[in-house]
Amino acid sequence: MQETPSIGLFTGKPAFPQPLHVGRPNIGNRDQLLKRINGMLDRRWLSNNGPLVQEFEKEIAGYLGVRNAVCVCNATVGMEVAIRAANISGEVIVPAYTFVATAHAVQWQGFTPIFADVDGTTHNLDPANVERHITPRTTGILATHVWGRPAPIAELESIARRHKLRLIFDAAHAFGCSYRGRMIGGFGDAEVFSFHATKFLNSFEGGAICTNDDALAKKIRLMINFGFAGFDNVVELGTNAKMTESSAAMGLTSLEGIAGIVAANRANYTAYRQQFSGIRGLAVMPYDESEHCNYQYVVCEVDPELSVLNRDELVRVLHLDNVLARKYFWPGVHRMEPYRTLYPESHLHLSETERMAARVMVLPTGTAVSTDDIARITDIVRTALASAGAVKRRLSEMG
Ligand code: T4K
Repeated sequence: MQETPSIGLFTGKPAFPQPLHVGRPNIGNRDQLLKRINGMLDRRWLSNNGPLVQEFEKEIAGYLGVRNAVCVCNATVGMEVAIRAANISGEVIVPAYTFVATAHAVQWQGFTPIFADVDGTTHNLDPANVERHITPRTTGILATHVWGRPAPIAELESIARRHKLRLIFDAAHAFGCSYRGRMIGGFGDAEVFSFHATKFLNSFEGGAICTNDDALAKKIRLMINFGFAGFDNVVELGTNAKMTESSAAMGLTSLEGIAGIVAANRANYTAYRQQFSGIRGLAVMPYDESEHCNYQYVVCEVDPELSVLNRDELVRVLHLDNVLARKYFWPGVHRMEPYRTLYPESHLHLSETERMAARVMVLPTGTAVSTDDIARITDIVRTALASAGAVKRRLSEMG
């Protein structure tokens, strides 16, 4: 009699009693955090450009080597503000393979995101494809550094120069990463980081708009505070995009701990790369180790031609063992609303995005995941692949 494969799909008992998440927050030194929060309470200064926000901005700018860092409540609103401050309107080219916030930040302003395709090797915008989408109505490019791997910055800067476009980077994933030896943060007209709980550096919720353009930074500072230039003096259309002092307290504490976060992420990434190597049809995406990397995402591509289980089957198997792998950025932003209805044909020219969306599986990592956990995850994957026929039958019985 054949032995039952020892994975949750068959045993009904997950390998991990508690879920392993992608994006489990990294928590820095609690004592430092609580000290800062206590100071904040003592000062009774909770928001509106308080001392912790000012300190956090100074630390970010110094760390990245950029002239201005403006803290904001999150990266989505940060991108909306950056777009407005840079006088972008009309059509804006965005990748279709990104988190939905990139496109929403454009659409929410009443402007038009135009989806360009990505390069299947880098997962980042394909510059030639960007250029094909430029029309007389195009005013800007909003490019994501997907997984913290830099977008093709030099090529995009050259396109922006030639066509007189503004260039903003969605750097939500890229804090602590570099491009040709220079930290991400100072490229294009502005770069927008996310410090969301799930990000490499977190401030609960939060973000920062970084720019070397002082005039742009001045405008951004006005815009994030309703356009106020002093008591009772509103000089711009603005919104409320301010970061709170408690977020800055968490951000500063996270920043102090980033060496430890990188070390944990890097050890996990190396463990996945080693343990998945030799598994047919599975490849863990490499980082360029000659650059600064945050190793925040372990991205595994499942080749449907080579792997005996496809990405969706593997994700289902892993979930039954409490390994909550994610299918980012499936199904592609162009297939989400309102874009799916607005541009029903767009998938026809986004073949690489469609291909990536069907094969990428992001695996749990971060300081809450150990290399022992990764060995167990690898066992689950290997066991499932070795019993692919039974796995497929069982999954189809489950519906
Ligand atoms: N641009 C890009 C390229 C982005 O990836 C993002 C955000 C943005 C812009 C926008 O930045 P912000 O406006 O948020 O600053 C998650 C994050 O919520 C989202 O911030 C992130 N990208 C995206 C890639 O991942 P979901 O929809 O997957 O979130 P959710 O609720 O499923 O959480 C992810 C996992 O993390 C879950 O398994 C639970 C775990 N988790 C989450 C939180 C918040 C925890 O364990 N603890 C927590 O506190 O989007």
